[in-house]
Amino acid sequence: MAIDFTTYDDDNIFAKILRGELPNTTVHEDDHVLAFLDIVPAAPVHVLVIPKGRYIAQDDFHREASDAEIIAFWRAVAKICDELDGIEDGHRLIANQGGDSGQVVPHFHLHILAGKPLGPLIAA
Ligand code: DGP
Repeated sequence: MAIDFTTYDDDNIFAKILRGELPNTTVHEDDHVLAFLDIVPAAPVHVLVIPKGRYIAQDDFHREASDAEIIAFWRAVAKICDELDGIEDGHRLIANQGGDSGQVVPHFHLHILAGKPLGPLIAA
């Protein structure tokens, strides 16, 4: 079934993680942000950073979130990148949005990837 990227789905996997209905391995949490390990790591370090608010992708997050939420999100990203083991030689941030990007979870999330040379930006 096609993913609906127009209306927030309270049953999406990350909403369930935020409600504590599914487990996660947390690497950072504050009032506005949760960060946890990706269940299917694409690199030795693969962390997902999500806002706690109900946002589908980067566009509605940056359009509708409060300044406090947006600042907390990006400060958390910087803190995680400063403190994670295995990230000393660089990292890549990816935010998929919509079908062509490969987004499968319709709750805004940022991938932090690191721990090996990550190769070209996109597959050929
Ligand atoms: P994206 O394609 O950008 O929507 O990436 C979604 C990511 O979410 C993907 O790398 C796998 C990850 N993921 C999916 N389900 C779960 C889950 O239940 N737990 C965790 N930790 N990650 C998940």
